[in-house]
Amino acid sequence: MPYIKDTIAARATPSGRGGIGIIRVSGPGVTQIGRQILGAMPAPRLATYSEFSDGKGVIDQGIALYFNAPNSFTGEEVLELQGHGGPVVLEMLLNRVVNLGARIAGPGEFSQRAYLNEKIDLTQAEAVADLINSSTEAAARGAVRSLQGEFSTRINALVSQVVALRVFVEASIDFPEEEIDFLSDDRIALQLAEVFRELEAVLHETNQGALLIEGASVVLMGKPNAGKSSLMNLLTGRDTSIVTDIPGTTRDVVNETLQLDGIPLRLVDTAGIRDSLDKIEAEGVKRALAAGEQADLVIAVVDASEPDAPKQAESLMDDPRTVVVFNKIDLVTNTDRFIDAIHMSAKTGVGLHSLKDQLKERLGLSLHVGSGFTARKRHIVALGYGKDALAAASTLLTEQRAGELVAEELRVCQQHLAEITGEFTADDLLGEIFGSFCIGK
Ligand SMILES: Nc1nc2c(ncn2[C@@H]2O[C@H](COP(=O)(O)OP(=O)(O)OP(=O)(O)O)[C@@H](O)[C@H]2O)c(=O)[nH]1
Ligand SMILES: [Mg+2]
Repeated sequence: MPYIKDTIAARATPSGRGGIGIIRVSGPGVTQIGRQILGAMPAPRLATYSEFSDGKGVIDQGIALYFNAPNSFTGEEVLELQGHGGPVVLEMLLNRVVNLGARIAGPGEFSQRAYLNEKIDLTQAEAVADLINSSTEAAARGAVRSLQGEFSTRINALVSQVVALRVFVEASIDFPEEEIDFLSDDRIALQLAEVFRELEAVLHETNQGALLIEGASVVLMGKPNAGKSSLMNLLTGRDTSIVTDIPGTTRDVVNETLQLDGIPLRLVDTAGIRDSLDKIEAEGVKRALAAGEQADLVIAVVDASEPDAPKQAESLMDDPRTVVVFNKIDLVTNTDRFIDAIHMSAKTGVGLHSLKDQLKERLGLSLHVGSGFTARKRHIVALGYGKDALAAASTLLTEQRAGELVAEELRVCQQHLAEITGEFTADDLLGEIFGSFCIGK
């Protein structure tokens, strides 16, 4: 356990007025500070009613909760002073704690100490922040699952498999007379393939988990007047974008969020794509194209009442990131020309369910409330590197029978996976992760 010698304190409840306000203190100075404020330390884990004194008089009265190390969230001595939730009262109490030797905690510092003291791993620490920040029920439930270690367990299982393989391959290097046998043995190749499949499965779930937290960006694109803004308003149920019959109405990139089965989507309405001499519209088109580049998914809106509609759609169909929608289907009598795409009317609402189903399918949302854990982009990136290393190991094994190189790739894979749970993590990454927490957590 790393030795942390200073004591930190922060308001654990949000600023503003509330029934209860909590000051949390963690570190070796807790007992000394607690005695000064409370007169005597309460028994561990026993809610104890007490006066809070600043030495001159009583500041407040409330509940004191003491957790003795290592049986606390941070793994250190922790004292929670639960007083009345007024900004002045709590400020006075916090000042008193600071005057007695604590310093104000930085963002996420309590969680960081919990991690450093090995009470939780890095994915669990991230889950704490994700739970607090979750914007949907599915995200909150997923974050709790990550907090309970569901995600870490999957990663740790992968790491064990990789380590087992490494041991096997390295043994074959250390006993060269048997190397040929070991490496030509199907067993390594089979095990490698198995770990690879498992990693891919975890990667898929991790992608889903990141969607829960970060949401997906879905960009509406198409020619002017196709009905993008009408569709935006229909999907969000709000009158967000201006709709007129004048082509070139939308110029700015308009963002709105909505939920699709508990998954937050960032829906983006853009300017209709055409060559324009109008400086403002041309800038809008540029921004529309840029938004499309970054989208997780593009809804290509085609005006079905235009004679060349099927032809317009043709080039878009093959892009896996694109969902083609034939809008204004209410104006069309013969719809046979529009197979293989969504028939939609932003005016009447026809096709809205098919569109939503299609979005879910394309985003790979097999998730429903009650399953799945939350994850982050950095986990996806690390798993991606791990997967690359495994693929390289597999090639080196089958094509070169190069034991040392296979072992090295397995080591690289293990290192990337260990980065996820924080077993191996650079300090600057820790700063980045905990820096995004709120104070007092
Ligand atoms: N009949 C019919 N009219 C529609 C439908 N969707 C949109 N419109 C009409 O088409 C016109 C253009 O709609 P918008 O939603 O502004 O189209 P847009 O693609 O955002 O256009 P720009 O912002 O100019 O690129 C408006 O007059 C809408 O009322 C539809 O499904 N059926
Ligand atoms: Mg528009």
